[in-house]
Amino acid sequence: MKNKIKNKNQADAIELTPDTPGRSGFNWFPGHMARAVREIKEKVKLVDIVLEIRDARAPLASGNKTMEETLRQKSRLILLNKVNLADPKMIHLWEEWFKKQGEPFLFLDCFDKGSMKKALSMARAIVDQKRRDSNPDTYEPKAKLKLMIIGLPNTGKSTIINQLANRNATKVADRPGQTQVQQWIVIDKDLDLLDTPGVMPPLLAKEEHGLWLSALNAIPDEAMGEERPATFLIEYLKERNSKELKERYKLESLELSVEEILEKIATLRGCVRQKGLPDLERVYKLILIDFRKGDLGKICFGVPPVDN
Ligand SMILES: Nc1nc2c(ncn2[C@@H]2O[C@H](COP(=O)(O)OP(=O)(O)OP(=O)(O)O)[C@@H](O)[C@H]2O)c(=O)[nH]1
Ligand SMILES: [Mg+2]
Repeated sequence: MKNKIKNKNQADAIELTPDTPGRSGFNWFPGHMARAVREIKEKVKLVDIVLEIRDARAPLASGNKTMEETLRQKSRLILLNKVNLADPKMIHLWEEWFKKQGEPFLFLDCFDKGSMKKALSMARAIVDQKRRDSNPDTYEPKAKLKLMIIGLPNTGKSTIINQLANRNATKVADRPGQTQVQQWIVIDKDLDLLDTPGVMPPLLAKEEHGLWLSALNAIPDEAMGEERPATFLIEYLKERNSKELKERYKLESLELSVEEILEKIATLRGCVRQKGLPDLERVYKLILIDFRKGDLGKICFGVPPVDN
């Protein structure tokens, strides 16, 4: 089955289905995600606030517009995680943009205790304010807080829970799709957290977003393959005159073509097959590993939209 184009306005949108073997490769929406969406919709009623975790390196593309309707009924705090891997200049621009949107948000590195404390106190303040607004006469401060954590795969939801719990309460791994079932984590008498499986939007706004999310490891390599995100990254870094790209792979110049750069990396790292041919599959893997560790520099994909 071909990937469907929905309508004229979404000409560059790709539909994800559980089993579409689409040529674009943006077809990762395994069965557990459809179930996860249903369960999020059910459980959202039980919590005081939703923490939506995004990747600071793609602040909009790592959101999920199809969850907006569900979230409208709840308070939401957007946490843009892994800011330590993102370009600080771009983060500054994104912060300005988010401020204008008027919704609470925080860019953070969840391994930083201070940021996690701030996130939790922001969540408490939002819930308190809402309780006060809805019952101004009978309002009494209540300590108990129930949080649901949602977001795209591998954005750090379970890690955030473990940071808040101060223990390994839920399993984390650097691969998308680690959490497959919901799990309540009781932190103390005042705080319950609901961990949920990462969910992809069933429709990506732009084909390029698939490459970004794949580079960020929100879409697994088995679904997208390594070649497209890896060559995209080289192109992207080359265009931005990345000194990290040049230094990491000891390139004499960034004027080289992508193919030439791939070959240089192959030679440098000994990714060579019989008869001296470059083993490009290994090179692609290596580029993705280096990028995801931050060894190719602090990067953001996309720029804040220009609001009318
Ligand atoms: N550098 C950095 N890495 C992070 C941060 N937060 C999480 N990670 C890493 O991101 C990876 C994924 O973390 P998880 O907590 O398992 O992600 P998840 O969102 O629960 O993923 P799913 O369960 O697959 O949806 C792990 O390797 C974490 O160590 C962060 O703030 N900075
Ligand atoms: Mg998880």
